[in-house]
Formats: sequence, C-alpha cells, structure tokens
Amino acid sequence: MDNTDLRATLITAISNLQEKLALTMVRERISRGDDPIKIIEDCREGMRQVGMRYEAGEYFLAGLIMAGEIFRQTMELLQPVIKHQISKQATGRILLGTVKGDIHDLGKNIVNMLLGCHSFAVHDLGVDVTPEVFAEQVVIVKPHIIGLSGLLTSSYDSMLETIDHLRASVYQGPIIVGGGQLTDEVCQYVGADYWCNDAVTGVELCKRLISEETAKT
Ligand code: B12
Repeated sequence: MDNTDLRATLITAISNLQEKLALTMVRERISRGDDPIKIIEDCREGMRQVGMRYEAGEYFLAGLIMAGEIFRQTMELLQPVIKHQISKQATGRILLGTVKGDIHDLGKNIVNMLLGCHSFAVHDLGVDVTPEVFAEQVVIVKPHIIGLSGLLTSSYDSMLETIDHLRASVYQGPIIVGGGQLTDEVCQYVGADYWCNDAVTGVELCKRLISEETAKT
C-alpha cells in the first residue's frame, strides 16, 4: 500500500469504527517513519467524520464512545514516538482544563502531551472544571498561560464565565481557548486572548508567548 492509500484507509477505518484496522494502519505508518503529527491529524479527520455521521443520525452515542476509545489507543501508540522526536526548548507553567459541562478530553490530552514534550510544566485539571476550581488553582500554580478546552457549543458560555471569573479575581495573563469548533467570533465572544483548533499551533503559540515574556524580563 502506498502512503496515500495508508492515510485514506486510516481515516476510513476510524470513520467506520474499525478498531483493529485503524490500529494496524497507525502501527504501519509508525514503522514507515511517518510524521506522528500527520498521523494524529488523519485520526482527527476520521473523528470529524464520526461526528458528522452522529449528527446525521447514522451513529448514536455508542459510536462516539467507540471512536473515543479508538483514538485513545492510537494516542497510546503515538505518544512514545512523539516524545522521542521532539526536542526540548521552552519552559513555562500552563494551567489546562476542559471547561464546566464538557467532558471531551482527547484533544486537551494531546495538547498536554505536546506541551510536556517541549518542557512546559502542565497542570491539567481534567474535564468539567468549574471557574472556581480554575481560580483556586491559579493561586497555587501561578501559571504563565491558561488553556481552556471545549468542544460543545454550550461550552462557550462556560469559557466566558471562566474567563470573566479569572479576570475579575486572580489572573490577568494570556488565556488561550482550544477546540475543534472554535472561530474568531467565539474567541471574541468568550473574551479569550487567543484561540486554536490544533495542538501544534497551540504549542507554537505558547512557546512564542513565553519567549516574549522572557524577553521583557
Ligand atoms: C469522541 C467524541 C465524544 C466522546 C469524547 C471522549 C473523550 N474522552 O474526549 C464522548 C462519547 C464522551 C462524547 C460525548 C458527547 N458528545 Co462528542 N464528540 C466526539 C467527537 C466524535 C470527536 C472529538 C475528538 O476527540 N476529536 C479529536 C480531537 C483530537 O480533536 P479536538 O478535540 O478538536 O482537539 C484538537 C484541537 O481542537 C486542539 N485543542 C483542543 N483543546 C485545546 C485546548 C487548548 C488550550 C489548545 C491550545 C488546543 C486545543 O488540539 C487538539 C489536537 O489538535 C466529536 C466530533 C468532532 N467533530 O470533534 C463529537 C462532538 C464534539 N460531540 C458532540 C456531542 C453532541 C456530544 C454529546 C452531547 C452527545 C450526547 N448526546 O450525550 C456528549 C457531550 C458530553 C459532555 N457533557 O461533554 C457534538 C458537539 C456539537 C455541538 N456543537 O455542541 C460533536 C461535534 C459531534 C457532532 N458533530 O454532533 N463525544
């Protein structure tokens, strides 16, 4: 199979919830030395298709759960490869979490892992995190950057609430919101400084913010 076929087969396998085939394709691409970030992007495309099939009524909640499990397993295969490849440069503390009412964490976990690979100290608060818990942790962790993750439309209000709460109390530093459905408009609505819908861009942004901060001091 050539590379284009491998990519298409991986995307379709995830979209069709074919766990064994998807994992075989990931293993094969790893063994061929494919860029792990490109493999993640293809897995994400498969997940996007699962979402569309759910929306169209072809899949039910069980389909989303199954897709989540397949994705988690692909990440288990990819994590050691990524950790081995990425060089360490930046340092800084990041507070990360999925906002209140939202339990999607696969994307956030990728951001966590990639930030860790770049020597960031990541304090991941998990999912369904209330504004109050974020604020409490800011006092303890003293983060340079806060990252809020959310995939549901209803998460935008939680992001807004969290950012309002943080700005009115303990934190005036940079806040990044992340998630597949985000846009400029959402970023403005929730009052974040930056938004991102892919982890690699998010990590580059964090590195830039930290080096700007270091240059000031
Ligand atoms: C898997 C999945 C689930 C799994 C999640 C498992 C898990 N552990 O995360 C489960 C089954 C739990 C689930 C539940 C639900 N889900 Co769901 N789910 C999905 C699905 C198919 C894939 C999401 C995913 O993991 N993608 C892969 C990751 C890698 O991508 P990502 O999250 O976008 O992350 C990347 C970037 O966004 C970025 N990023 C993410 N966070 C951050 C944070 C920072 C700081 C930065 C810098 C970057 C960053 O980096 C990541 C890597 O590049 C999506 C479809 C889709 N299009 O996304 C629906 C989807 C998000 N779900 C949806 C829905 C409706 C639900 C439910 C309400 C279903 C129900 N009836 O119960 C529940 C909600 C539960 C809740 N309260 O949160 C809808 C949301 C629609 C909407 N507009 O609100 C979607 C879009 C499906 C659809 N098309 O209808 N879901």
